[in-house]
Amino acid sequence: MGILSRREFGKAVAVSTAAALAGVALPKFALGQGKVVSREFPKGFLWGCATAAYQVEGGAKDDGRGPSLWDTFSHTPGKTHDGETGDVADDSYHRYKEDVQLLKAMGVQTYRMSLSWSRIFPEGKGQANAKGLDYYHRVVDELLANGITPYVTLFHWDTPAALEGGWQSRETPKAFGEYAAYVGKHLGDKVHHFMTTNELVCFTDLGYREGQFAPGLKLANGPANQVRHNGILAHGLGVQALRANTPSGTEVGLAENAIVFVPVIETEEHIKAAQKATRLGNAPFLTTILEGKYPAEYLAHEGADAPKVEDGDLKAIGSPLDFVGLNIYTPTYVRADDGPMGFVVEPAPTSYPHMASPWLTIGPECIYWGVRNVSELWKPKEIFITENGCSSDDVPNAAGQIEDTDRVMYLRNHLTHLHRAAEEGYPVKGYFLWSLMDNFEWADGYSKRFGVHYVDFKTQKRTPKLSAKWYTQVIAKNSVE
Ligand code: GBH
Repeated sequence: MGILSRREFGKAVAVSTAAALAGVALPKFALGQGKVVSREFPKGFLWGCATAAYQVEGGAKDDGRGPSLWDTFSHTPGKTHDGETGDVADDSYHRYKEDVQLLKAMGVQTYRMSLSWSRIFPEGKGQANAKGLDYYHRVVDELLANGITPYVTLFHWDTPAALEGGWQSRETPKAFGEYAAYVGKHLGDKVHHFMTTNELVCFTDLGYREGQFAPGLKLANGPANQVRHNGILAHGLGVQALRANTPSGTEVGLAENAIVFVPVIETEEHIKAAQKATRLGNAPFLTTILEGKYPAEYLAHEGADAPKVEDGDLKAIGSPLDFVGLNIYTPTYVRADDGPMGFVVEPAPTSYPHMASPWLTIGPECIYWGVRNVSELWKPKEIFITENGCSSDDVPNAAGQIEDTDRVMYLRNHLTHLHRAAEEGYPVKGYFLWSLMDNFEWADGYSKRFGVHYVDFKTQKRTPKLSAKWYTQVIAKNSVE
């Protein structure tokens, strides 16, 4: 059929609307009969949602939980939006059964959650708190009873406050190893998928170098590099401890927000540049973990400030993983260059579009390139998108519904590009949407909403947004539409 003029199109819509209102069946409107492309994901692809302990649990002082650095930080005036804290958050500590039902209603197969280290070890080490562990038994049991597989992150930034020196001390990665062993021993019969740390750069650099996250320090380069080293060492000791204390078949990985470099133009030279940038741009974190040593370029660049490495550190850090989890939100564009690095990073133009959080620039192809760059560089067995999602200015309408069409736009576009990665054979096995529900967004407090469920923080009422309904369809069809 020919292309309808705008006027004819308007008329056709008016006619079909009127007919629909009158209950008249019309033949299917024949616009846009292009080639129908299937966007089905591979069979067995896992769909899930993600949250993190401090962002959703609340119950900050319940049943013997010790404080974490985020309790201290959020209670320090001026550190978070309007002085907001995770004291209550989504109150999932008491409402976890309701939250499991939200998951079940969407039909997810998996749920990525984290454990509060200081709930289990109030002092960070030493004496464990049985009541803290019990809570996680209850949550995990509830998930399993509802057919949902837990993917458990051991550490999502909530460092026990009692650990002296925090991540400046080598004692902290050691304590993390002991905590990981304990969790493996006690939950390993029920939980078969673990992630050690979430986003190393956030609890190291943002906490100790940039200062906008707990504990809010601005260390010089040398000590800040040592903090990074302690972070990746914790990951490594955690992997070793989980291996030694869980049944065989347990899958262990981590969740990293590696910088995703997107080639400015999809040509061989820029694709190569994106790969080089991925390796060097993530040098102190994912690259060192997956290669088992610091890249020579990184060590040379840091010179006297390079981290001090002790015997056995790199062996632990380079422990083989069952999967790599990638938290992907935004792109960083890169182009080929004749200089010694072979690439140059493009600054984002000031007009670059973003979601409700200014940092959350929109470039849905980043999810494809994230998977592809990591796959081609390091050939991990499996990749999971451990987080992807966005903030939007959600406001309930007169009927109390939240029509977050912008979030649906963001998610649909990212999943379309993730589908491309799966279609091309990259080993992406699952996707966790951040987040199940609005929650404590760290320094942004409750001012930024990332959930597919709207949370009224006064009443704790959860309401599925349009995006939750949309995601339910995606899961049911295993296809993005
Ligand atoms: C993830 O971090 C976290 O894992 C999760 O807990 C969080 O809720 C989610 O994303 C949404 O933010 O305001 O300029 O200082 C994503 C990476 C790193 C993005 C810190 C925001 C702060 C930038 N985040 N960054 S700025």
